Amino acid sequence: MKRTLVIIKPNAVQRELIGEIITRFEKRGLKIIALKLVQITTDMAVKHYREHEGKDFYESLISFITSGPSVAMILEGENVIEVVRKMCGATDPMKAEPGTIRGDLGMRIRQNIIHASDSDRSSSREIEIFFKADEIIEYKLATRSWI
Ligand code: FUP
Repeated sequence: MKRTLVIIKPNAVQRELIGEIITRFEKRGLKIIALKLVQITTDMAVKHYREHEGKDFYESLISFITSGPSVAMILEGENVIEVVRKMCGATDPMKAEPGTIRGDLGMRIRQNIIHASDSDRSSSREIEIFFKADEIIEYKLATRSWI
C-alpha cells in the first residue's frame, strides 16, 4: 500500500485547522498510520526542502516552516499520493480550486496550509525525516470494505 507524508503547516496549526484538515482525510477513506505535533528544526527543514535551495523564496520558506509547531502525519491508501495532492489543490492557494484544502483555507503561496509528498521517492525520503520506524503503526480499519 502506498504512503505519503503530510504536514499541516504552522499557520494552519495557529488557526486551529488541524481537526478540519484531518477530518477531510478520514472522510475520504485514507488511513492515518503515524501522527504527531512537531516543532520542525532548521536541520529538518533544510533536508525536507533541499530541492528549493537557492530559490528566491527559500529563506522565507525555511523561516515559515520552523516558525511554530506543525502536525506531521503519514497517510496510507490506494493511490494516496495522487489523491492527497488533489485534495490539497494547487501550490498557490489563489489558483487552487474551491473544494481543495488550499482553495478553501489558504490565501498566500508561502503560507499555503499543507504539504504533501509529490512522488513515491519523495514520500520515502520525507517520511524518514519526520518519523522513526517504531512511530509508524500497521493496523486494519474495520470500515475498509465500505470505502
Ligand atoms: P508543493 O509541492 O505544492 O508543496 O509546492 P513546491 O514543492 O513547488 O513548493 C514548496 C513550498 O515552497 C510551497 F509550499 C510554498 C513555497 N513556495 C513559495 O513560497 N513560492 C513559490 O513561488 C513556490 C513555492
